[in-house]
Amino acid sequence: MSSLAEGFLQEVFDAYDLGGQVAGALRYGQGHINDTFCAYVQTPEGECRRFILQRMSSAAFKHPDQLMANIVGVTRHLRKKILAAGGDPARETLTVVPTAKGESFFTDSEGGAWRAYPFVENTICLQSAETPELFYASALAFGKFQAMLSDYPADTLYETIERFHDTENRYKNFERALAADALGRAASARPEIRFVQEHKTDCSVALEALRQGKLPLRVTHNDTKLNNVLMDKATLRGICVIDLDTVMPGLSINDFGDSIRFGANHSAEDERDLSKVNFDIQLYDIYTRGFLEGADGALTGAELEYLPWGAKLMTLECGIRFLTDYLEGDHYFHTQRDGQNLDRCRTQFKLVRDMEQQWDAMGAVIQKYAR
Ligand code: ADP
Ligand code: GN1
Ligand code: MG
Repeated sequence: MSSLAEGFLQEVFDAYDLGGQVAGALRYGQGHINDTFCAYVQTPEGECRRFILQRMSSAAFKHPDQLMANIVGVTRHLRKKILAAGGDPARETLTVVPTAKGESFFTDSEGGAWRAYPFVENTICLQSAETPELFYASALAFGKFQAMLSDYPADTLYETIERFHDTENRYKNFERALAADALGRAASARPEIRFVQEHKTDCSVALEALRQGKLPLRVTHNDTKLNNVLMDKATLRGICVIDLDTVMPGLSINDFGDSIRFGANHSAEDERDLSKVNFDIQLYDIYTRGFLEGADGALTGAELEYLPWGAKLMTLECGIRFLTDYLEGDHYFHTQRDGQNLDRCRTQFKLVRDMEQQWDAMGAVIQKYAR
């Protein structure tokens, strides 16, 4: 167990030159993985500048040096693309702030790895699709992100989390956690355990298509939740894709699918009242339109055909991961209350069931926008 990140903030302030005096830093955002802070800096001119400081999760990321090498490479590439398109890279991509020694991250006295980004001001970050237009805006941003990285040399990227969206392996991890039942929690999750077991063969669908060469490996984001894109406050356009920890070779259908999992409904990921958790095919329709528009013809016929599978599998896989973490004692996903990972798992499985009921309609929506 690592100590509370707060205890290392002074070391971090000392390691960076943020262009003024740091007034302090407060916990920020609703990510499940990293310890994120917003730092407030007063410049010599008396202005306030904000920075995001993050202690990268050591449970999730074993090699922060490789992780940061990926992010530096990818953000430089995005910067060039944005400049070439006449955009503003300071707002449209993350920029890594080097430490005073010129390094891409700082290691604290406990071995925890920290990084800094300028805070992208005048943006909003949503936890749910408040309006269809905002969901569409996020779809465009993620589709465009995919297109901008389509010529990024995939073989230079490290695999920051091994077998991240390997759903078959996620299933195996679940089986291991169930067999160990280290905290005796399996008894409280019988229906969910059965649900996973009934879906075992589904876990192979996308991987099998990849093995058969039907689906191509691309550079993908792999964590395309709505709260991983910042929207411009004034224009409400999705301008900056963040949380680049898992940019790796992957499947386009997973980037599509993870956005649907998180955004094509009107409830929180940990909602306890499952009657409020419903897959919204209208939002799915809107996202599909935006994503395909943003990807600008980059997807193959097979990728288009498998998009509904991306949605179902990312939702199933995420539910399996929440359940596994619940069985193992909540070591991976941050929790704020007991049983939260089981609640999260239940919402995911409710959404999977909804998608199964609307499977044909999901395919028809793709046909409507495919070109
Ligand atoms: P996690 O992996 O834990 O989700 P994120 O990198 O997504 O961590 O950051 C958590 C939250 O911090 C985001 O959802 C967003 O609200 C905020 N955030 C991160 N980077 C920036 C940034 N450069 N500017 C503004 N807000 C940011
Ligand atoms: C985590 O980092 P964050 O909070 O954006 C997780 C995703 C899950 C998601 C579920 C690196 O995303 O894979 O889908 O929680 N990220 C990592 O909300 O494991
Ligand atoms: Mg995030």
